Amino acid sequence: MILYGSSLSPFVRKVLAFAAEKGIELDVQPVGPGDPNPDFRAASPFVKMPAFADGDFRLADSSAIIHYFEAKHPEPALIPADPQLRGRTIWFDEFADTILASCGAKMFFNRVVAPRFLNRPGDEAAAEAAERDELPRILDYLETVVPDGDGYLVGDGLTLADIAVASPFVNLGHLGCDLDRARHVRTCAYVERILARPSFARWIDREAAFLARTAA
Ligand SMILES: N[C@@H](CCC(=O)N[C@@H](CS)C(=O)NCC(=O)O)C(=O)O
Repeated sequence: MILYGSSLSPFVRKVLAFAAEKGIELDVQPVGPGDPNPDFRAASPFVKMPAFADGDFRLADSSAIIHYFEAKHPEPALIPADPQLRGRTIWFDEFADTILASCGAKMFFNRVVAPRFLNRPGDEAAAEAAERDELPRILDYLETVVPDGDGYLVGDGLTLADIAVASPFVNLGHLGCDLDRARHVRTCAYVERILARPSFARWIDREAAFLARTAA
C-alpha cells in the first residue's frame, strides 16, 4: 500500500501514526505541494496530501484513508463501535483537522513551508494573528476535555481521536511555539504522552532532522 505525502503535513502524519498503531506497513512516496507525480495526482483529485493507493484502489483525504484502514484491518480497533464513543471520536478528528490543524497551518505554512520550500515570503501577519487570536481559545477548549494521568480522549484506550488531536502539535513544536504551560498544563502533558508513542516519535525525529538540514 502506497501513501503519497510528507510527514511534515499533520494529515499525513496522522495516517502514518494510525497505520503504525495497527501494524500496517506503508510504502511512503514523498511528494510536495503541487507535485507533478502522475500517480499522486491520480489518487488526489485536488492535489492535496495525503493520497493513497492499494493496487488499483485510490483514495485521498486522511480521514477517508483511515476509515479504509479501520475497515480492512479492524484490530486493534481505533474507532469505537459504541455510538457515543464513535461520535466523540469523529468529532475530535474533525476538530483536529478543521480547527486545530487549520490554525497551525497558518503558522507552519507562512513560517516554514513558504519561505523554505516555495521560495517566497510567508504572510507573518497571518501567522501572528492565528497564534494570538485562534490558538489560545483552541487550547482552552482542549484543556477542558483532555484526560488526567494515563487516560485517553475517548473511552479507555487509544483511538483516532488521540492520534488526530496530537498530530498538529508536532508542527507547533517544530515552530518552537511557546505554549502557556501553566494555563494548559493538562493539554501539554497529554500531548507529550501521545507524541512519545513510537508511532509518532520515529516521524518527529526524522522531521526535526530534515528541518534542521533545510534551515537557513
Ligand atoms: N482534509 C484533507 C486536508 C489535506 C490538506 O489540506 N493537505 C495539505 C498539506 S497539510 C495540502 O496538500 N495542501 C496543498 C494544497 O492545498 O494545494 C485531509 O485530511 O487529508
